[in-house]
Amino acid sequence: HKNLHLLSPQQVELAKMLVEKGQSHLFEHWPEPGVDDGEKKAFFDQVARLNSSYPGGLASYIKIARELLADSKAGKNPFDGFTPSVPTGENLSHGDENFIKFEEAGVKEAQNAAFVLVAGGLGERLGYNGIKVALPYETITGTCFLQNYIESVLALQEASYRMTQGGQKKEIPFVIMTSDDTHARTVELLESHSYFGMRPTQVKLLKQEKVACLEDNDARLALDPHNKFRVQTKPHGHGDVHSLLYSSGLLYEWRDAGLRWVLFFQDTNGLLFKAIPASIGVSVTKGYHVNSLAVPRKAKEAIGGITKLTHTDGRSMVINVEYNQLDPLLRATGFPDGDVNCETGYSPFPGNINQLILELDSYIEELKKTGGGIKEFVNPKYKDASKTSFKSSTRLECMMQDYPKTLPPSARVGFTVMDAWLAYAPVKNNPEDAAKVPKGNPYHSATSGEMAVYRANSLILRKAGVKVDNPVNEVFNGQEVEVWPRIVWKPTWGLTFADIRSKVSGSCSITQRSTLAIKGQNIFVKDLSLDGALVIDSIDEAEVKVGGSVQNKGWILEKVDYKDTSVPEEIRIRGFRFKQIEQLEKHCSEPGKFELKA
Ligand code: UPG
Repeated sequence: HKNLHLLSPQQVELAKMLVEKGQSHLFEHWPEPGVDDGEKKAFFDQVARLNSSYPGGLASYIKIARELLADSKAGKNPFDGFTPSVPTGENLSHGDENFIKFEEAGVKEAQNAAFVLVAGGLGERLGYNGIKVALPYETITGTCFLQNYIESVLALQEASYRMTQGGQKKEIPFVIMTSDDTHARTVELLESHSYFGMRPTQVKLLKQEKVACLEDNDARLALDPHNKFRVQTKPHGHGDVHSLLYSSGLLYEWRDAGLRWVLFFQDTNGLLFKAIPASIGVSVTKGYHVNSLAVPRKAKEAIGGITKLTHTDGRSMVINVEYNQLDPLLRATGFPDGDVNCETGYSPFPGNINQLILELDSYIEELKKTGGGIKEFVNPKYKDASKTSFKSSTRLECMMQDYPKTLPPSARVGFTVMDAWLAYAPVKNNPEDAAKVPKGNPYHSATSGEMAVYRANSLILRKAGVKVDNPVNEVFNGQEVEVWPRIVWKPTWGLTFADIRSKVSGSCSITQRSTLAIKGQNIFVKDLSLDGALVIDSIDEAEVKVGGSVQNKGWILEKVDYKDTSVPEEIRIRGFRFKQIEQLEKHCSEPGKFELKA
């Protein structure tokens, strides 16, 4: 009470609310007025931020926390009354007629979409010191994830416009959700690279706030162990993206501009945009309100399982069951072996890659009801079986894929399964943990993430008629991976399978030891036989025909150990680097037609 005069009237109200909600321990240690007054004000500035950034404010946070903590203490099963079963979705097979049809529909519709990248996570499992979107997704050109994402969105925008000629040229909005852990470095990455070619106004950053930590089952907020004038905070999870989009007003802006879809995606998946056109096509064609992308999942793989949950009262929903919950849920509901592979060699539950496509109108209607709040969970680590105290403070968390949990039964919720080689290769695990992944399961490491790009590009070119040699198996950082010819191209060169097919013709071949980088849009490969390294770059106004026989010493893959700190971190975590011995390099920087015949 003695310190109240330091606070604004709103802050006085907040202080009263905290006392009423059993939080007086937050100020019990406060000294007399005149001592640490600046810190006391800063404390309330922080509390005001925590209050305003949470839908329903801190009072609601504390109330929900008490309920969830009580459920957790009582050992209540979050799936009580629900029986899991395998849902049916749309299965796409790359390159077939159906796939090509969906890709075409998707590209046409892409100009009515907005893209949202959630990139507030630090990636503790990877242990990389920088932000994950700054990591190269491949090291032939060194293109980072963010650059690949932005260039892909721009390529999609152009392709979409070309398909609907006569229409108005639209910019596809691109949003990045950051957090205090990633915000400044994301801005710096964008600014130092001129936004990778996107107009700065096309990119919007929304920063998520952390939430208050809880020190006990009564949901008493925890003070920061390093500063008794601050509440300790931790990340709330990627589910924040919904409330941030809602409160930013962007959703209404997009609706008024005629947009129809919002696509959500994550920080490190170098294959993602190979799956995007077709999956937008599925959403449009099927009229899905929610479409989640999935891939076949290996049992115990650290990706959630898309599951149909049917309640005893008749309700049912198709939802992600997170990887740590799937096994206990199955065991508790008549599947005594839990999360295991079936006769196909995969879990019967498709794996959620957390790429969601939401239909904008129904999304806005739902968020109007919830304010963007997503069903949360709490995961306290208890000191002992009495469950009365925690080893360390906990907090509420939420996940973006839990959005459908509050939807009415009439909502059209579907999912699209694609081959993992085409759609999913995240970089999440550090080399040490990746090497311990059960044999046959994906590593989800920097090594496997980059090798997956080469495999996908090789397989796609094979389908387009190029004779691409088989891979060899090699071990990098303790992980055995398939090493295919190292092939990359810019998104403008080959966004869809139809694009790629139109750019390769005749009799082409690529040997296993080869490296190929295609860095321009209008590069046509005809009768090329490549055995070595070839790098072709061209401006959009140039049309380049490439063919003949290219043979040189090429680029070799040199092994590096992840512990070798003389090598930059982003390289050593993948366990290899390119040594450029000899290559054929061509750069067409003038408009016009060129023919490169080796
Ligand atoms: N992220 C945030 N804010 C946070 C936490 C994470 O923006 O507070 C971002 C993060 O940057 C990344 C994404 O969210 O882009 C996912 O985070 P990550 O740690 O990679 O997620 P996982 O725990 O591996 O799992 C998610 C889904 C799971 C899905 C899997 C697929 O929860 O259901 O199978 O991603 O990659």
